[in-house]
Amino acid sequence: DHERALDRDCTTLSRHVLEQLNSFGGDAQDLSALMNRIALAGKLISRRLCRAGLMADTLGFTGETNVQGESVKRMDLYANQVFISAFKQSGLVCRLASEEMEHPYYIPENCPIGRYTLLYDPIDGSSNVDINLNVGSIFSIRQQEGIDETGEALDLLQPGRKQLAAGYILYGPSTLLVYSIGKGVHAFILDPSLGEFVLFAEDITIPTHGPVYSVNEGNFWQWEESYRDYIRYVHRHEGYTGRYSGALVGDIHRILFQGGVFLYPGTTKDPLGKLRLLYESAPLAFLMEQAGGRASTGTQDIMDVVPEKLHARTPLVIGSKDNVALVESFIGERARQD
Ligand code: P6P
Repeated sequence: DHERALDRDCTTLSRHVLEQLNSFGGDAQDLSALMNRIALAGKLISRRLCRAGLMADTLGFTGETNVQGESVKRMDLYANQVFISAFKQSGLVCRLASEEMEHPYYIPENCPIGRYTLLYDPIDGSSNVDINLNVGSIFSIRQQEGIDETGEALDLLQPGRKQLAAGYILYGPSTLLVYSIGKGVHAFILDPSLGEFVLFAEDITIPTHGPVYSVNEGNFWQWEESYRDYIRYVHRHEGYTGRYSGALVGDIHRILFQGGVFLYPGTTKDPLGKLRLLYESAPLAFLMEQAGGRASTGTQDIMDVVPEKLHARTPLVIGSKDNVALVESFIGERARQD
């Protein structure tokens, strides 16, 4: 067992990516280096979160509002900058698009060489930071296509199937990095004593059906009738359990391991829902499909949606195949009646 444990501890993230990619050729080195930079960002953010309450100017708000109209937390800004700094040195990434920045951030010295764009939500669920509950970072890597003359990154307005890699970092009791480069879903645990992410689970598959439904029922009266019908069904039937943390990454992570469905439907206030496509739903959809699950807007696969703008929103229904199909059946039923 000691040998197995040592082998596991020596399966660092970069080694794992290289092992998976030996058939990928050129991209192998790039993606391995990119994943290493994601890991570095995760370590820096995890370290700060662990001590957030002890450090001045780490908790609370900056007093600004971001492009989403949300009040910006100090941790949002710090984490946003961590990714920029980590990727500046990488030489591979030419652009970073973030929930916290209205326009993409360009790294000119990387542009002729760096052909990758990092899309990320640096701290998702940051309202949980001040109450010491789980938060996450979500990331997606795309290849830049053509020259981005306008600086509006129009080549990013393409479906999620264009993603090369995606994943999240869950800052919970331990810090987990879950990723896919299109060859299955794999999870690593940060071992603070090593300062390394070591292999935790390989080829993770989501159960085809699960008991968890995760939704903010406080919005019930703002939803279309079809979603209310689905929730009424769940309330009446055995075998379901509600779990909602208010932070997307933790809710999705639970469903990845236990099975079930997460929903963020459109509401009267936000008809397209609250979650962003390019750096929240699309990366999670990439992962979920790689794990044998599904992600839908309710009527269309998330991975097929073509956004009209960088910060486009869509409704999200994501998780186990059967659970997502059941939600869609209620939407389809209503559509037939209307
Ligand atoms: P609500 C956090 O602000 C977030 O973006 C996701 O992490 C989370 O799933 C969702 O919004 C929670 O939104 O409207 O239920 O508070």
